[in-house]
Amino acid sequence: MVENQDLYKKAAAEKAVEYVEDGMVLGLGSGTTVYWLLKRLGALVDQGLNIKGIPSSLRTEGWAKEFGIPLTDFSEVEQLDLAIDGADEIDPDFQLTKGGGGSLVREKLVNAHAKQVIIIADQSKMVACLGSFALPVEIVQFAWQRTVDKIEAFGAKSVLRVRDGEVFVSNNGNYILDCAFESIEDPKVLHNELKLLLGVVETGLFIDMTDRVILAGPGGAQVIN
Ligand code: ABF
Repeated sequence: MVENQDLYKKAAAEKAVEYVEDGMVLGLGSGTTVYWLLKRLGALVDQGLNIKGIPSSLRTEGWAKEFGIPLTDFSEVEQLDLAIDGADEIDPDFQLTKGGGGSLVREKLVNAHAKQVIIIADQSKMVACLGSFALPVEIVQFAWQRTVDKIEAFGAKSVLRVRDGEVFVSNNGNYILDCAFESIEDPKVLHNELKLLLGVVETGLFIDMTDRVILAGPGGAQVIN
């Protein structure tokens, strides 16, 4: 039985496919909502849809291959036509918290090099203010303890992410800190401050990068420009 939230994610993903045109080169996001996007796109490729995708994580790459979506990379592509991705939190200004799956660096690179970015999510991701979801921050492994000290000086309890009992290592060979800021009043300022810290690779704050949000809930999928 597919849980309701999964049904909403599937509905949001299938609505986003309406924006995919034949011949497009797509940014393929990461996460469980994107899983439904990839499944749908794979079915359309089977029916003759001509697309290529750049995956934003090894997990997405695996799913795309499983569903038969042709892949490419930035050695062949300068700019993507459209990127479709998930999110952990979305605020009223379309500022995002992402990185719950540990793929934030590649997600941000893919989204930054797309003409248009569509975020797909179940409605629970929409929040009045970012921060309830601990902010993922990717940091280099070396001297990570000192980087934690610097980030905690901003008032966030920061925990090194562990998965299956091991310290999580991103697809880029870095660590992820989950930083509990509780309430992020000005995500742009916080992102800029954190990004300047020695040892920080990237933050999960996606600022002014989203063109369209598709949210799904009991009433179906809704496009919010
Ligand atoms: C991805 O989508 C990640 O940035 C984020 O953690 C994830 C969460 O969304 P979902 O609920 O779809 O897994 O883009």
